[in-house]
Amino acid sequence: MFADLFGLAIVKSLVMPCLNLNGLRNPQGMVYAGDKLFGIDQGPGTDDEINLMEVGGNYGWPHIVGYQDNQAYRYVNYSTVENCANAPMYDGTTVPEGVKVEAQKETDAKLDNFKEPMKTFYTVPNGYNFHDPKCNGEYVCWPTVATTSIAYYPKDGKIKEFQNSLLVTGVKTGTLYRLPLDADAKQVQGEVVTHFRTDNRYRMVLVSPDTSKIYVATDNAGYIMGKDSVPTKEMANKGAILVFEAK
Ligand SMILES: [Ca+2]
Ligand SMILES: [Ca+2]
Repeated sequence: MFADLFGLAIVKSLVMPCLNLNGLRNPQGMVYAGDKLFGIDQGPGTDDEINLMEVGGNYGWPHIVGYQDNQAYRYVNYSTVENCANAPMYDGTTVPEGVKVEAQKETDAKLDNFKEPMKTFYTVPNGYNFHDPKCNGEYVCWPTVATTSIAYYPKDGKIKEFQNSLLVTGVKTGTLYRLPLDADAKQVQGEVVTHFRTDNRYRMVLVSPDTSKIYVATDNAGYIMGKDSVPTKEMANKGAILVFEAK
């Protein structure tokens, strides 16, 4: 029927291959760069991740957050806490009363086919201070950016600086994070580069079909980290699509 309607001689299969992925916490996007599939995953209080998605891979949660490095994370279990919804959030340092510690060390976990992230936003050492007194929306000050989307800027794109990079939005920081890939687009390489800092919550990034523009969709409510490093709900462009175009 489709061949008749659209004049096609051959109709390709529309069935996507099934991906068996384990140990993801809050993945809000994946994108192909060539034949490699990259994904983001939000961490609990540290270690938002960029991962190379591989069939059968275990990405660690809740046993391991970020790298298997025993830094600023223990596996805690809220399932037996009364009135769980109102229990304080575990911040990587203080375990709230009544919350069970399942494992003190990430190295206690022996996971089949564990995959470490290619990059984290950000990993911090034990003893990190999660309680900044000037932080009125505490989780906003924690060392995550709250990754919300990922796109690939192609090797032959018009914006030379962006060629062959992953683009990732951070909802708490009003920032686009750019991660250059190696020539084979198999590895993230070098340091993360930041762009387009504004007072907004960045929810989604897309590249225009002709690659000359970057579109960023913003949230209409919530906290952001203000430019003076104090959380605020004041935003510059609520519920908007921002267009960034190379000059
Ligand atoms: Ca992980
Ligand atoms: Ca870790």
